[in-house]
Amino acid sequence: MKKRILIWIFLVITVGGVFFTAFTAYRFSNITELAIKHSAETIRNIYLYSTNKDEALNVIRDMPNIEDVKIIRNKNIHTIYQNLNTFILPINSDESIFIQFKFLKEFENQKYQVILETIIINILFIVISNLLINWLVTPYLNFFEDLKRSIQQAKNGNFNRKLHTKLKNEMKDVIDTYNSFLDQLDKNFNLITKNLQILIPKIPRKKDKLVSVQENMEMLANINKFKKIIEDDANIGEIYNRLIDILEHKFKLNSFKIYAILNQKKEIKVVYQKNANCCEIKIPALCRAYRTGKEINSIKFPHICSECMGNNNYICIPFSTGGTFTGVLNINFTEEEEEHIKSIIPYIEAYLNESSSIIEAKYTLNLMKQNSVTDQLTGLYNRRYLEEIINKIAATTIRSDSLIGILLIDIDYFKQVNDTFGHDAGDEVLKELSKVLITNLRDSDFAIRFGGEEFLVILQNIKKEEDILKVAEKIRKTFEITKIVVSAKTIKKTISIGVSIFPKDTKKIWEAIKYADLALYEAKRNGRNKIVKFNSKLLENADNS
Ligand code: GH3
Ligand code: MG
Ligand code: MG
Repeated sequence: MKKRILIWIFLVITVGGVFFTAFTAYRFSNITELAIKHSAETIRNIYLYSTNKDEALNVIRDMPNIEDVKIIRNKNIHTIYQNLNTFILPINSDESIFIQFKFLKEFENQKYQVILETIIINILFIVISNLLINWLVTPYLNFFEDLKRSIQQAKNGNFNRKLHTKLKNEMKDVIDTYNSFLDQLDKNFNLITKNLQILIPKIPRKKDKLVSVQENMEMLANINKFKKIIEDDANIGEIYNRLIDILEHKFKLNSFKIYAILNQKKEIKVVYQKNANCCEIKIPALCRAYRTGKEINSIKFPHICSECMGNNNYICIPFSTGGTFTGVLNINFTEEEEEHIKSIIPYIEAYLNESSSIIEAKYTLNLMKQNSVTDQLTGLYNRRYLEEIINKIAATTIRSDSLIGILLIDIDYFKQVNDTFGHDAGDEVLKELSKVLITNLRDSDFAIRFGGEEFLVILQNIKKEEDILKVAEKIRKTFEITKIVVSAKTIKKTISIGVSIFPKDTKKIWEAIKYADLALYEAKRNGRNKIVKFNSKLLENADNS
């Protein structure tokens, strides 16, 4: 731009100068020619109005500057301009006067000298004025050129291009203010990036600080939003689903697997996998990322994990808050995807960190809830759980017009086991009965440790009464033949079962449990290892006793 402006100024001055020179030369020659013409006409008039024509001719001939003068005969001649120094002017209808001036050479020399001087003066003027303009205008043009580049770079997030000038006037103030403004911007953006790094470690630094800060702030806002949403999620499954959605759709991961290490670090299970064939880890300790608590990266260290079976590159990121839960995200990628994966890892880590604390909190809460409703010895639900759910189940059963089978189970002569083999042997028998119950029930049924060696089984969605008795009989028989190893001996025990049916026997669920207890009492009374179904007679007996 600067060059263009200078060239234009130079051209205007140069062309103007040339025109001025040509015009001056033209005007000069015109004026001179007019003067000579006037001299010729004056001489003709001297001759014309003199009385002695010959003498007049002689006088004219003696004039300085006159080369030749003579009278020539010809008719109808007007002024003839031959050369610049030769004229033939008419004096009457038959004669003309021929006048030849001497000073043509001198005149021409003078003319060229004037033109030359004009040209030289003009060239000097052109050169001086161009130099002057160059000297005056260039710093301003340089300033604008510099400012343009600096603004361009600032627009692209680089605030390091300061302006420099030799100008000492108000421009210097403008430039100083602009430079300190750039400094301020640079410092602020660096500070924001530094603070962002606290929240998203390993944040990628881009050349364009403006875009970098804008992208990272947006990412941070999204991570924060994500955290708020998963805090309110009802269960861990929902959190995983959100995380998977982000990994798949936001970060465009084509192949990945999420492992969860649970159960006091004894169990590793696959939570989700997409096109992942990198590893099939069955024991937590075999997972290098989990064991070391560090990111495992096959780009930095090829073949670092001996469990990896695939050919792709992989990055495994452990995420944990150091408590009861650890997750591991295994990402597999091709060489073409490498750059993309590298750029998103810090953000994925930020999402995983946010998730891990909330997954852990929910996991611990679940565990506590589970513990509070589970019997420690047998792993079955306890009475508290029954109290929590029984009314809901009763209502559903009445609405769906189905039946609930209630089995109250008591081990026969259980005290003998304790007395003969000790309390631990008794515990072993309780565990064996629990296993029998679990293996003989459907998913919708559940077994509860109701009391010391008493168990309650709830059979849901029963359509026919006989089905209840069939299940009860299966349980009784299976336990009867179960060999239990206690204190290096094998023993066998039996159970008695009292059965009631809700809402057939009574519409009050707790009453139905009581009726099962009455039936159990009857089974014991009738010799044990028996199943007794409740009937109203049992109620009369109970009233009488
Ligand atoms: P019955 O056939 O009449 O049921 O005879 P029983 O010996 O089983 O008599 P009862 O049902 O009254 O015996 C209950 C015994 O169960 C008493 C208690 O010592 C024992 N017991 C209760 N809870 C536990 C436990 O958690 N572990 C062990 N080992 N024994 C328990
Ligand atoms: Mg008992
Ligand atoms: Mg008993």
